[in-house]
Amino acid sequence: MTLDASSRKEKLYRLVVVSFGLLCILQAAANIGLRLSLYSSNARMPDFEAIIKNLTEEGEDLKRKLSLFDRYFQEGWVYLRPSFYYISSSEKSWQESRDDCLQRGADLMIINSKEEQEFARQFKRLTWIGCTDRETEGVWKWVDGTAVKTSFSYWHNGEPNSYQSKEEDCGEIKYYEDENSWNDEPCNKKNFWICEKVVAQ
Ligand code: 2F8
Ligand code: CA
Repeated sequence: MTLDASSRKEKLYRLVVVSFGLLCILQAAANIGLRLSLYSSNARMPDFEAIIKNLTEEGEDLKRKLSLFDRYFQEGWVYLRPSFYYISSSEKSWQESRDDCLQRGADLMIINSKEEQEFARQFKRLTWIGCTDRETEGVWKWVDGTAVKTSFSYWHNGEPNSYQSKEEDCGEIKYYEDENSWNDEPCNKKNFWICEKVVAQ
């Protein structure tokens, strides 16, 4: 990575952390305002003890979130709301790739938006994604058990095809120049992979 790109990444990271912090402060201020206005309309003393306890809990929650964000940025994950993504720099089989993601507290990437599809294509690499028809031939499922919908998929023209009647049970991004870039491949092939960790809805 160039110095310029690295400093841009650093600035972007700072901007995300500062914006997140400001948002939380605003939210806390709005909470106080709302609570005070409720109390004054009820014409009784606010329960300051409860308010402070609540704010302390919110503060602790914010600290936990910030340190999680910090950890993921340091480890080189990329944030695209609501998930962090990890792009491998080595190649493994589909299952080994999935195991790597699971060890990182994540799973192989599930693509369920156009933004995610564009995000996955931009690396211009053969990458495993989290779909397979290993359980039942022709029934494609994401790693969270949900179906790969025919109404929302990016299979390349003619795919998935279990090419030459070989077992092609794992999904990859292959034709990355094309929006419809998915292909089915034998799961033991070595590819790069993308892990996804959902952090906020
Ligand atoms: O290596 C298997 C792979 O081979 C071809 O792509 C190069 C097939 N594509 C077509 O037949 C268009 C893939 O479907 C197949 O997975
Ligand atoms: Ca194929």
